[in-house]
Amino acid sequence: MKLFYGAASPYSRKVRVVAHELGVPLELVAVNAMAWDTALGNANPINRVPTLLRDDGLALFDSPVICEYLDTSFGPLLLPASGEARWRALLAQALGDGLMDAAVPRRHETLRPGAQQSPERLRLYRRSIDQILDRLEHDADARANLDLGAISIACGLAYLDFRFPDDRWGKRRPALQEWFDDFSKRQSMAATEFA
Ligand SMILES: N[C@@H](CCC(=O)N[C@@H](CS)C(=O)NCC(=O)O)C(=O)O
Repeated sequence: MKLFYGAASPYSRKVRVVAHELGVPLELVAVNAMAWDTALGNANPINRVPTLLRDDGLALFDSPVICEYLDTSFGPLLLPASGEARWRALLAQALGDGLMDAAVPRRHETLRPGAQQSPERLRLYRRSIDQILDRLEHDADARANLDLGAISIACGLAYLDFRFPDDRWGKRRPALQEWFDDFSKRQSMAATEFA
């Protein structure tokens, strides 16, 4: 299976960490989703990474779909099949993805020329990130050691450190910082550093 991915994409990293934890070998194909890359566009009309191309030609996207497919096919390990634990894991994934959903466009906004940046938009992204971080700090002790939600949250936090190191989100959130430091020691995280 091929994974079209971005080396700086947190959603792509989530899929790579999942594959690593499950021991699934993927052929990694680095693409710039913003470029006119026909291989990606042919496989995924939304034109986003990550996109998983199965050997039978079916392309799967977006990251929650790919992660569930991998865990169902090669696990189960990361997503409980039913019950309360499943909802907790999916909710945690939504929080991690929510961090990415605010941090990625925030990054794009900051790359625009200063005069074209929208202070209002930047404030809204910051608000969303801060609210999610506060919620994660509040829930830190109840977090599963390893599931799809934990992976998504760790990749979202790692992306904040990668793009916005001056935020120092952990300063006021010691429990979350401790959890993240611990999770970051996993081989799957070390093997998928952003570039
Ligand atoms: N909800 C999607 C988000 C994927 C996404 O936004 N990927 C970004 C890279 S971080 C992308 O491909 N952007 C290219 C574009 O929007 O054209 C997922 O979970 O896979």
